[in-house]
Amino acid sequence: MLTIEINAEPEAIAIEIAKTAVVMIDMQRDFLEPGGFGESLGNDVSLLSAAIEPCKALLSAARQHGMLVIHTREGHLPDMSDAHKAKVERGDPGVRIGQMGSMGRILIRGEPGQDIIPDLYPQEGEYVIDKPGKGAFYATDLQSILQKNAIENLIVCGVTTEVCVHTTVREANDRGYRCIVPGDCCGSYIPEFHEVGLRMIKAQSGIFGWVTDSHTILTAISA
Ligand code: TIU
Repeated sequence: MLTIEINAEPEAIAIEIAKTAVVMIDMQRDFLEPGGFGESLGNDVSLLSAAIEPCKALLSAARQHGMLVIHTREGHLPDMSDAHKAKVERGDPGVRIGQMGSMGRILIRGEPGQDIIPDLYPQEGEYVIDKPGKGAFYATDLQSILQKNAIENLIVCGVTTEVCVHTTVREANDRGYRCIVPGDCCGSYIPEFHEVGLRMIKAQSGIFGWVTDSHTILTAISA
């Protein structure tokens, strides 16, 4: 079993590669490109693009070393039976979930906007989990996939830091997974929340997990 040590805050962490999955949270056109859900909420989507290259490098290393890779996509069934009214009724009434945007119906499964951005597109054999909520464990098969693959540690990347990444890290933490978050592989529409979100994860002796960066993980993997 190959074990690597990753420098991180609040302290370095040793992980077995075979028991570690890379989880790419919601790197979807709906969040990263104009005309999708992120923009419909009033956000400048260009703020998330800095995370693409670091995610690409990490994904490439994970694939090279045979690590389990899981992609998630936030979105709802075309009939929206899995979309709570309380979620759908928020925001500008003209551009809500299910309405037509420039990349198809906003945040609806199967629409172009709901898919993963081309730069980080899943490869054959990688898991793609469609999730109706912010957390990747809510109403999905994620836990059974992790159990089936004997995963104990998650490297959690994606967008947005304080929303879907944070919710997923919190859910995972309560289910016994060690979460390592490379900050440069995450992004927020609100830079201050990105910074504070990362600080919240590593505070109090790593209350939710460990924070590092992609370069540190790549160095540890290739050592
Ligand atoms: N709005 C926002 O910051 N995020 C989301 O709605 N979903 C995710 O974080 N994926």
